[in-house]
Amino acid sequence: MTAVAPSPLGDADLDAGLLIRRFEEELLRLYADGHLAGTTHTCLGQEHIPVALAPLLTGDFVFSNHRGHGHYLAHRADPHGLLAELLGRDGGVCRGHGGSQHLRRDGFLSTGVQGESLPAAVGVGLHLNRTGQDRIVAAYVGDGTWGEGAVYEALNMAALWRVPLLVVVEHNRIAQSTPTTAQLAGTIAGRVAGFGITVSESDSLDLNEVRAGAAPHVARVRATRQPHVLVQHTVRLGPHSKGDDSRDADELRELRRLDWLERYATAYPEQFSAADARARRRVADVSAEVLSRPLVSGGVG
Ligand SMILES: Cc1ncc(C[n+]2csc(CCOP(=O)(O)OP(=O)(O)O)c2C)c(N)n1
Repeated sequence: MTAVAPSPLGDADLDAGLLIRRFEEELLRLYADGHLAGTTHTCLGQEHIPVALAPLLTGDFVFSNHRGHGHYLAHRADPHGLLAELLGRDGGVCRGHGGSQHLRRDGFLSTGVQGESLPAAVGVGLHLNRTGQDRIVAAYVGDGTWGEGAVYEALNMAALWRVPLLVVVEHNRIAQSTPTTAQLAGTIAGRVAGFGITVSESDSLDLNEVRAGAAPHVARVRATRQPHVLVQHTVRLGPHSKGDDSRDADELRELRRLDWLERYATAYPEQFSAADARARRRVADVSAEVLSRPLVSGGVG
């Protein structure tokens, strides 16, 4: 991955990326203060991917995974509903039943079980075809999830049945504590090609480039009802979930150098600091308001 100077963003994209970053930082604070039960997986460093894709997938069905807060915020712009869900407060997306990894609302579904989304996404794509819709289905998965057999069964059927499925691989080169090089033979692109499915690959960390690179593939999936796999290289800046980062200090320093938001702040300091102030204010307001809500009545369950 190369740390070239970022191209200028519109305020809406910068706001969306910063909302995700500051929201997840607030989650870590709430966790430390005991407001959040269980664990949580942050997408720090990967925020620009769903922000880049969201406008290409308006009205489409989106499947997300265990690292899904950024997907939800980019595609549904609902920080109150997400935070209330995570804190078990009134007004949560699933009334606190889903928590961090299992969100469901109109056209958005996440699952913490690796690989589980793809067979379900194929089913949704089949339904979209059979009901004559031009909507498509997109599914975010990590590179580590290519160790799950269900991924290959789903790709096989997606190709055979001509399902309008876009698989977005957020390739951060690590799965929990296992580097991809230690668990993946060959390449994801090579495996996808085996099914006769088209695949594109990008190592750009520039939001505009990610969007421009994805746009023709999304359009082709929509028009031809054929699947496509988009491999987007990226960096996971945080631990897998909480305090479980197996990478050494040198590697983490190198990854932080690639942080798309830090590099944006350096390149466009004035725009960044105004947007950052907005994001911090918004997240502080959301957090205070949601914390003032009652816990889900009757408990979660
Ligand atoms: C079927 C299954 N096995 C194991 C786990 C535990 N687990 C959660 S996330 C994860 C690693 C996922 O790696 P990757 O797909 O690369 O996504 P990333 O976490 O890097 O975003 C593992 C092993 C799980 N959730 N589901």
